[in-house]
Amino acid sequence: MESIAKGLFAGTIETEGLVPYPKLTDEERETVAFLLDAFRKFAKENINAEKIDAEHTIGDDIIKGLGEMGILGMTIPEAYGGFGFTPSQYGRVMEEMTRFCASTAILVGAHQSIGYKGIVLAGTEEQKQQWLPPLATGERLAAFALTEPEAGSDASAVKTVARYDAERRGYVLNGTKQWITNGGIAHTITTIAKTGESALTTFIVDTAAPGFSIGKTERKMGLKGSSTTQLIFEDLFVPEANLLGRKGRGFLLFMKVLDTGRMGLAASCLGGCKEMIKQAYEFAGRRKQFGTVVGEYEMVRHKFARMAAYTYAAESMVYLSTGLVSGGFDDYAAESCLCKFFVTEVLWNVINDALQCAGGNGYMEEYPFERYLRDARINLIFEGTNEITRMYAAHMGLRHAQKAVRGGAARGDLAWAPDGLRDECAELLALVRKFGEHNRALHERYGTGLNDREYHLERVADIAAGLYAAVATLSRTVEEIKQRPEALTYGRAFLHFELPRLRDLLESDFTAADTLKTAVSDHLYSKGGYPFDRWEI
Ligand code: MYA
Repeated sequence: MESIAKGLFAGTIETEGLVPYPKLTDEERETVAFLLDAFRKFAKENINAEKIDAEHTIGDDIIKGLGEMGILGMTIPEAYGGFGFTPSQYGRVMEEMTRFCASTAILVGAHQSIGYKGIVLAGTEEQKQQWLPPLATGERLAAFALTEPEAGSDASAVKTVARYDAERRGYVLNGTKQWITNGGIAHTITTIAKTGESALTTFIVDTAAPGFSIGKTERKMGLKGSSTTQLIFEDLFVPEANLLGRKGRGFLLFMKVLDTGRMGLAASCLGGCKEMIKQAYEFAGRRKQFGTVVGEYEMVRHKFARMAAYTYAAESMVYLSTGLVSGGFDDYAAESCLCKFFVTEVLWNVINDALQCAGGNGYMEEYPFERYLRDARINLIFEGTNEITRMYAAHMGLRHAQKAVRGGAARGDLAWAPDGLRDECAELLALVRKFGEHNRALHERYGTGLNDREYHLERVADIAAGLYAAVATLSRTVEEIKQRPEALTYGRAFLHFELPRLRDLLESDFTAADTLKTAVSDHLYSKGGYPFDRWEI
């Protein structure tokens, strides 16, 4: 199967995997419903997001409860004590966790989206048997340690060194990791270190081993209940048996882990969107100003329509992507990057709109909007900044488009889309084809130099994400309207909000604007900041 996201860059709509829209089986749905019931009951009684935020800690009783429920082992195969959830099932539960408490969601997400994911993906049978069962129950917690002071976005610039010690049959690790989620509470760390000039290898570290210590604990803007620390490795001995995956192939393994992690993060964001819409509705539905309920005003209606339409599209895009992966599709790095930056920005905009609907109260700690705003800001930065995920998606897509040119004309149409959306489909199809031509023209103009043309790459990534969200929305709507005909209105609203933006990105001439971006930033950098003072005081 071809990647649907990459196909769009070549002007193609791949229907395999897209139609019919992926669904959970009855059994998968039942297991999720069962776990969600248990979680909701537990969360109502035990998880107080306000308290967690104020006290900067998630109690051991909460972690213990999550472990007993099986939440910490959702993605571990049943053979090792987990539920063996697919990415779609996992995403649905992460949504709910984020609705209750983002700090708790991040603990769970960092534990399994990335912390032990490398062991599930690349562990040997012995490693899985040794490490996964206690991680499934929460007896042990996991963290993923990639980032270093000098290796943030530039993830392969890792400085931590792993030196082989033949006598002890293992590796001696020296280095510092930073901003590690769960750093202060994890027992099992998957990490990466240099085993050669440019070779990176991944390891499983037991935090009880001598030479391991926890450095500084970060004070953060949000997600205050989660633990974020430095980790220090000083002659930390890691037995050969804890080498994860293949020696020298650690970077690729960690990138794969992040590909799945980014989808999990996007799914979590959906829960945030839904909760914010609910909170804003509760507020705007009862607050009266000038004798009228605030929600009746058109500027407020506009915000609700925008929040709902974009949440519907984001949800369509996430569960299309997780559905493809659940069905065995493996080339999902592009889908995952598009979901990551598009959906984290949808949540950010939704929170902004929701807070605005609550007016002055939205700014007060008494209401949850400001906490969501603080918690959600990091989503645009971690698991690959939205600049890096844009750049990487554009690189992958443009490379694919170049190869596809040799394969002939763009393929696929939207004949399967709902009848009520014919005009929108015609517009969307024209935009997809135009995108293919646009990318071919970019290649002809810049050749390999295109890789560094970030003004172009940024627009290309934005168009790709919008188009991917649009085709996902159409496919989902075909299924959704069978039970809920009103879904057509939400899908249509998204297309009416988004397609004009995409048309503008594809058709406007940005030459002058791009030149000015360089000119202004050059001048500002040379002056060390904004150079004007109208009053010269
Ligand atoms: S964890 C830390 C996150 N850090 C990052 O994401 C780092 C970002 N940087 C990168 O991803 C890479 O360095 C980039 C490329 C992409 C820039 N899939 O020469 P290259 C392959 C598959 O391009 P670079 C955190 O934040 C590539 O094809 N393969 O390398 C925790 C090539 O392979 P080959 C990939 O420029 C947050 C090779 O690698 C990928 O250095 C906790 C080299 O490529 C890929 N993606 O890298 C979150 N990328 O040689 C918990 C590259 O075979 C979330 N390659 O062609 C839980 C949810 C909670 C919710 C809360 C809600 C409020």
